[in-house]
Amino acid sequence: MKFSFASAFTILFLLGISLSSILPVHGHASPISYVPKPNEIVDSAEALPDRVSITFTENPEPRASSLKVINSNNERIDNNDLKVSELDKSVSISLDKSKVIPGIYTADWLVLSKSDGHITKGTYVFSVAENNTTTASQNPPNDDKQQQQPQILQSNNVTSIYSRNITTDDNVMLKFDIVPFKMGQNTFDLTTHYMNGTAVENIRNVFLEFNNPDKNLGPIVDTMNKTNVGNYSSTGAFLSQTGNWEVKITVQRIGEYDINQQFNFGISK
Ligand SMILES: [Cu+2]
Repeated sequence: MKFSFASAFTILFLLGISLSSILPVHGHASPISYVPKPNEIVDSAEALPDRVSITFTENPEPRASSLKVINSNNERIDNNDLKVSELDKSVSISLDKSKVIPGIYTADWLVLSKSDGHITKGTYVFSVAENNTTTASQNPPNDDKQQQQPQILQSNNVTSIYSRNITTDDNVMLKFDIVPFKMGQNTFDLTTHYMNGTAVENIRNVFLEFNNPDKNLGPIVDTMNKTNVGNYSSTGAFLSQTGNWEVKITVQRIGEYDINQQFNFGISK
């Protein structure tokens, strides 16, 4: 009997076995855990761990991996002493605590997986709070203003709002708001509904992705929290520096194509 790859594949297919379950597992390095955690607000510089470290699913190749920690002025606050640990598949760097003041910090990493040679990269943010009080993200009252085009409402000197209405090809209306819309902690709200007003009930997940190409930051990825049917919210210091930011919204729907929307805006202090 003639044996071919195609027939072997057919047999496996008929048996319901996928190739990936037979071939040895080689993967790119995906982050599993972070110290400090993404979006964490640390009480003080002293409370900050000595090292920023990220643990991966695969061993990173030391000669082709990097990690840096920068403040909101794009200055490094680490000691440029990258350590790659085979033991726990982690990458870490020590912090120069003398440079840590209350503010937003961005950790930017890139690793090459020893396992499959693929490069993965990402960015995440954490904050050091002012004084000893936990920074309260002040949520201003939610006026239901009718907004057509992306616009910035300067309601007073403190708070502005970015608001964008989008209608997709398959008639889903998205409204995306950022408050207070400045560098640092912001609240991001997404509401979705169909033209006729009914809620979009088959949403599985909503992801936000932030990139600042001028400063080479990103992607900073966040999963939004469901607050109601079709409504999602997220708070964090993703806009960790001033300048031009690209935001991508991905709405995963059960049984339908993802909704992908991407747009840019400028962020000031
Ligand atoms: Cu890979």
